[in-house]
Amino acid sequence: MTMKQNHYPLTTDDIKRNFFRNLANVQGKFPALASTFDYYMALSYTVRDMLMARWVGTATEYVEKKSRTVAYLSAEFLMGPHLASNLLNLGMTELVTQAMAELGLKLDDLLGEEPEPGLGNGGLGRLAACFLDSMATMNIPSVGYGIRYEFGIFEQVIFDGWQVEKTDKWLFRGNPWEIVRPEWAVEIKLGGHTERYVAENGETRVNWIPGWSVKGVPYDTPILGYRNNAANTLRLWQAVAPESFNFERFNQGDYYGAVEEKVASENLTKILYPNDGPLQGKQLRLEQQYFFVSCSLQDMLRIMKTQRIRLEHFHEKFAVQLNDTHPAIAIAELMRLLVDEHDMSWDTAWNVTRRTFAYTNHTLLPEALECWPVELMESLLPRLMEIIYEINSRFLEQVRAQCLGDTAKVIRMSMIDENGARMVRMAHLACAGSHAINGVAALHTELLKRDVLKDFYSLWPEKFSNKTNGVTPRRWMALCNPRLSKVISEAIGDTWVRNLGKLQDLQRFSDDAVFLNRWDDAKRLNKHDFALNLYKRTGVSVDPESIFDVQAKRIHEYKRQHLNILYVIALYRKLKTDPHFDIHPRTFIFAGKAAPGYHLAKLIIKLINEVGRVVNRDPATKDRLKVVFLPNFNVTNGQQIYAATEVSEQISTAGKEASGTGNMKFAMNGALTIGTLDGANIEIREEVGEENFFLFGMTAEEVRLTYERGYAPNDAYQQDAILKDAIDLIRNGFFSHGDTGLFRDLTDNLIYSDPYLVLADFNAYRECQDSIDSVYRDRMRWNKMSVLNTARSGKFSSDRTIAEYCREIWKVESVPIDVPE
Ligand code: DL6
Repeated sequence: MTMKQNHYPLTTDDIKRNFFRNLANVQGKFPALASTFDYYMALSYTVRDMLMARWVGTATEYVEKKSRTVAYLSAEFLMGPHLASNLLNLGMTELVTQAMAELGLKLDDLLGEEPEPGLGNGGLGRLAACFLDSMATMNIPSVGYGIRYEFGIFEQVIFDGWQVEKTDKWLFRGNPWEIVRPEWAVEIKLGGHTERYVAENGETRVNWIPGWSVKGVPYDTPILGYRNNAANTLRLWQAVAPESFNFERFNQGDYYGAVEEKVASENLTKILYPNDGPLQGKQLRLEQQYFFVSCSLQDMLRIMKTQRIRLEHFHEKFAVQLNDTHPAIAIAELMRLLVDEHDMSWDTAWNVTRRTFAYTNHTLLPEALECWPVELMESLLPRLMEIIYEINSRFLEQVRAQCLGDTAKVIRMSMIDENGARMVRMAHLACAGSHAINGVAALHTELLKRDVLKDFYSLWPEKFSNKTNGVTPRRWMALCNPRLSKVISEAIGDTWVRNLGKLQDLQRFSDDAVFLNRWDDAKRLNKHDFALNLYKRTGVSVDPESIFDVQAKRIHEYKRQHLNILYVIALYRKLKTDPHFDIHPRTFIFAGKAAPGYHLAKLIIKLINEVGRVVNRDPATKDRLKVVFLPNFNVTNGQQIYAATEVSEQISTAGKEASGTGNMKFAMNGALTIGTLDGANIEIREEVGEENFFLFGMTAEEVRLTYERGYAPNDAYQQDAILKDAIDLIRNGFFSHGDTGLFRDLTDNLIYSDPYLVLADFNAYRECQDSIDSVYRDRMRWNKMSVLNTARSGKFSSDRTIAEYCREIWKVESVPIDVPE
């Protein structure tokens, strides 16, 4: 049978023909020998063939128009699987489903074979991926520059309740989505020393004699826009040795010694570092940062050259965004390239550099603000360190003039921290070398201005602005929640996918019983699917009619998964001790990875699993209360989770979560938030209405005052009997087969230190959680609240965020692409 889609000229027969051609020509297989993975590969190549013309056409158009281009520099891009998203963007999901069905294949089975490129830790890397999606959809000329880690974020398995890390071998079976471009490889210097010499014009110049060098090879992945014929590029750099062999050693008969160098160079891009472990002193991480930044800037200079644009106009051609401080060394590197390698004067180069870069801060946690030991910088990047000293000394002159010699302020603002072992403060370099600085939610930006970057704000208030994060509605609604998307599109049309503000039109259905029932059905079916998956993955069977209450995010003390589990314990205790106590059945689902070296976070995972073990088996409670930890939270799992959730847990200590983006994905998919006034929760509540949001807990200001006054968590523990009983159940070994030592580090931390005010917020959280139970019993009311959450979440599209960056920071305009299909 031949099915044709109106807007697309291909037929299912064309797809099947191309599919078999790729199976034979690329995979070298015929159907009798082919595995499901071979079919996935054949289909991916078939889809890639279809998007190549768009990719080449987009690049041609950008070159012809000499378009101003965004270069998004990020050490992480957490892209998620490509095949399904490319099909969605091409508008070909139905046609391909049909073509595969005609071959007796299920598209979902093929999609399930795609390894996830987990090149990011969490929020920051996923934000970068959403931004690429939005820029392609909005026809913004852009390149995402990053690192092609051979091993991405580890795969999490749970063994005996503990997190165990396994390496992620995403490239092992090949990656059909990338094209290597060895012709654009660049060389990166490392180590060595610098020498001064007098140039022909009499000026003193600097030569960096490296100790060793590596080659950066770009791998390009097309990033399709949503049904607009545009395809931008994600360019990831891989390190390779400049020469395969050291011939001198090889000729001396030292074959293994000769290969050693090659192996060492290639280690550079081997592995992604976890973002919440201590990075200080990790030479390889600094090498990675400098490596990808230098590769990317050299690539931009190559593009300038091919387009015959003079280097003085670099900032007019490229708007370079620094995704946190990880790429901040770019500021010194661009200076080096312009001054040392292209003979530009310092002042001109500094003018170009400052107008090129903009910096996004993603964290308020002091321990996450990057600093590198001066000693390490000097030995690894000697020329860069000299340049940083020069930038710093000129910058401090300016500070001195502004603050009339306030020495304390000068010391605070210096790029070099002189307290103890000398460190380079990367955030200070980023602030001084950028023309724009932004936070990622309104509260976060205010706290940056008030605390973390207050001196910089007083010097350059005009540089600061807020850009509240957003997420792409393509992946996070249309793709992950086809049932709800259908209900929405049948009611208001499908323009919301590229214009999320349109969801507002749903408000008029919020009292429509027929619509609310459809809404409820979609959610119910999603929950059934998810319950099945939970069972397959964990062996725990949950009641799909129970409330699905989910906390899915990195495990971190400030995110307070332990607050959640303490409530579960209190609820369990109440169910056990009060025969009249009645609740609507609730399933508490947790998902998230802990940094491999983060002891308390790993202990929290163990506790969740042990509470689950006890509670899920207890005949007195198991029909009303379940606790499940879903292993290996990633983009693929997230897509199922967001669609099936009813209660979204956003319970970080106020003032600690920069923004959050999971909170947005849940709300868009109709989950109701229980949350604190932290990060973007505040804006979500403002948008969806306070009556559609379960608020609890201290404000950031109250948190600050609590610390200031001296916080004694032991008082809360002693005074709140419910809290004390819950903690004591853990302490007395109830969840650890009588072992009273297992969770001691965690309970002692809470009772004697509690840096994230878990105990202080417990009572408010418990009361708020209890109120959810009564609201849920009125299903029509709940569904109305759910519809209104979706209807009013238009602000949280990354299209809106990108429009703001384009207008206020990048000054980049869209370039419509005229590519024949
Ligand atoms: O901005 C993206 C994301 C925020 O939504 C989270 O609130 C924030 O925790 C996260 N930050 C990081 C920090 N990494 N560093 N540095 O991932 O950014």
